Amino acid sequence: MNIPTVMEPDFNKIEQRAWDVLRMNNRGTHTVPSSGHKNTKHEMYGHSWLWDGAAHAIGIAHRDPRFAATELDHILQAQWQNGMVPHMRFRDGSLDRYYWMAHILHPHSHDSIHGSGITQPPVLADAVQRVSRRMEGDDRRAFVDNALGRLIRYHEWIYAERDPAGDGGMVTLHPWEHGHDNSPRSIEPLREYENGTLGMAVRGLYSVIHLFRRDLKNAPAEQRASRDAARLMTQNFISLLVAGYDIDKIRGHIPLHEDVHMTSVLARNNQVLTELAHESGVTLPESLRENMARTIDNFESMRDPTTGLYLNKDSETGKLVPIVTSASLEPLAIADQLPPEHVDKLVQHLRDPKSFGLRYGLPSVPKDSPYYRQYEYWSGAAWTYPEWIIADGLERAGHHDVARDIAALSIKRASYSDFHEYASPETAEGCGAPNFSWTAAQTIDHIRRFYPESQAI
Ligand code: 2M8
Repeated sequence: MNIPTVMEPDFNKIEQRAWDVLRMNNRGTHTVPSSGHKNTKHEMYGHSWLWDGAAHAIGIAHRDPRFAATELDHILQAQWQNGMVPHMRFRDGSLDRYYWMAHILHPHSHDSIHGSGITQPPVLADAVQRVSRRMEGDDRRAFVDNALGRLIRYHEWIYAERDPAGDGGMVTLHPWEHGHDNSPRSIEPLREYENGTLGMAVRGLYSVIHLFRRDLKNAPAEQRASRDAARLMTQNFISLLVAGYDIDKIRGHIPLHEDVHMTSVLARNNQVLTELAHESGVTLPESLRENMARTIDNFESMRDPTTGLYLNKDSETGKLVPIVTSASLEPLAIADQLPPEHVDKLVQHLRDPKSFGLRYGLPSVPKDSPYYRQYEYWSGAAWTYPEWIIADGLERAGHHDVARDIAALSIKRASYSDFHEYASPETAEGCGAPNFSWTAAQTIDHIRRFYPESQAI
């Protein structure tokens, strides 16, 4: 591919292109993750996703806070009676609800809005706060009042349903829940379950499912989850269906691991939820506050003392899963609450050219890992989301220079790869879906935040 030889990126031009992507993907009440695929009959991402929507809203709020608020509302409207916010809200009329069957299998699913039966990284409080800061007067008050109760119920649900050890670490019931779908930290532990009866049955079933994979009709196989990883995710998905999305029933059929990325995002959003409640004169329930404190205390038990990196933790045995990914650096999201020497150690890893400090940004798996593939989805390729989370945490903790360096590379790669879903961290070649909304929205936010002097009009 041709990489333009610009020394200083033209922020105005980059921002204009990012706004074009967001405009193209706007569907009136929300923004779809991407459009303009090779194979329009098999659109890759036609619904609305929780953490995508939050990222879109944060970017869009720089120009149109009202639409950003609508996008967040669209996600929150799908909240279940028990507080769970589904990771996908299906577009009206979509038959995908019969694939997920959440409305049939779970007694607390939403009566009329159809979505999936699992959640995604709890990024919503942060998005609500950022969008609300760009609104004024009654609009702002109404938006926050409407969101706050839902957010509190959501965080209470997380502790009730995703913290089986009661130590504040957030587990996932499927890799789709943390959103780093084929990350080796979740795929490898699934192998322990692949030779049971279900595992054997899924081997046959998956060969049929494979033929219908929409992603493979739009992107080269080496950029997507491997056949093997997709089979293991299918097996995990069937376990979820059999368990009716109930954590107590799925126990023993999948690994229940506290995920370091989910827990980092939760800790950051707990912080924001506390601020939002305080600003609105609302007292958070005592049990929620106690759980929030446990989440912070738990980080120490997810840290590998030898390397200083954070790892997933088995919620039953307390053992760490020795697979390093970009999530290992994500506790930087709460750098302001970690011991400074632990932050410094993570920053060293972040800058190390042998592992995470690559030419075009942060790989989702470090280069020195046996699982690293530079083009492969969440198993090596670089994405703006982890960079955005880490840059934000470092910036708030006063590490301005490192944060700006991360943002600069992220912007550069997004622009060189023309706003693809993700890209090679070595060459910036764009991979996956074209015209990707969160790449555009987070690039806008990075530019506005770290290069405010060069705002596009
Ligand atoms: C990817 O995940 C979905 C399933 O939820 C998929 O593969 O179809 C992930 O990258 C996830 O993090 C993201 O939210 C979603 C939509 O962009 O796509």
